[in-house]
Amino acid sequence: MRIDILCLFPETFVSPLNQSIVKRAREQGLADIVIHNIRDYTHDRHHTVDDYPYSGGPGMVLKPEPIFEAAEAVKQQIGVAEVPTILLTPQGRPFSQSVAQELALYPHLILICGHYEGFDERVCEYLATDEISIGDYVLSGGELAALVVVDAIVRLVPGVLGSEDSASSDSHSDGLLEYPQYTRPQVYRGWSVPSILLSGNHGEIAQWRRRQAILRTAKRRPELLEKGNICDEERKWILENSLNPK
Ligand code: 6GU
Repeated sequence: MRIDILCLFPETFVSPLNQSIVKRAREQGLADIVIHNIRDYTHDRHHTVDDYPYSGGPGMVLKPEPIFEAAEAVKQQIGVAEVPTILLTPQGRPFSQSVAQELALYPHLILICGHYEGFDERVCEYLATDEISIGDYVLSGGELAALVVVDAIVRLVPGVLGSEDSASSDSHSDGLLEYPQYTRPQVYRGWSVPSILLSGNHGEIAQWRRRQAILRTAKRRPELLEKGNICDEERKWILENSLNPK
């Protein structure tokens, strides 16, 4: 998969894309991530990327020309006319694991990071095919949001994670939070690992984990349970146990 990122602060990406899983994915050729500076697509002496909003108001607005030209240069480079082109903006649709799964299916994405008060609306209307927000708070720019989106997508690309299992057992991939995990030592400062995990009974362990995931989700993120993914029997069990948690 190839992801082209258009931004004003390319330095932001250097360290995060050169560590851990994303770094390995790039080295293995599973993710080709290319950073472009929007400022390189200006033509005036001062490399102007923003301007005052028509009719006034606070802050500056990103000019359309360099953003359109940068995106068109990327499409020309790879020889594809239409590429999903995603604006990172607090006005976008909420990012989630299911949006990451959807985006991971594309061979190529263009991400555009804004700054200042935002984009000229013609970028949203005539260049972007999608707009994404990573949560209900305001960041100074789209760079950190793009990093979040890239990380979540890259780990879903087949072959990136060691065992294919580890992405599907993540929190949120089945709509539930993850069950509690333990490693050695068996007793730490007097706190023991639940004995079921030492029993070797794989059927009972699977059931314990499923129920722990459900219980934890009911307690911490009850709105996630309303979306389904659990059967009637489990629903009944939640009612009994989340009212009287052990
Ligand atoms: Cl995608 N951009 C900015 N600037 N702020 C945000 C955001 C994006 N998502 C949440 N807050």
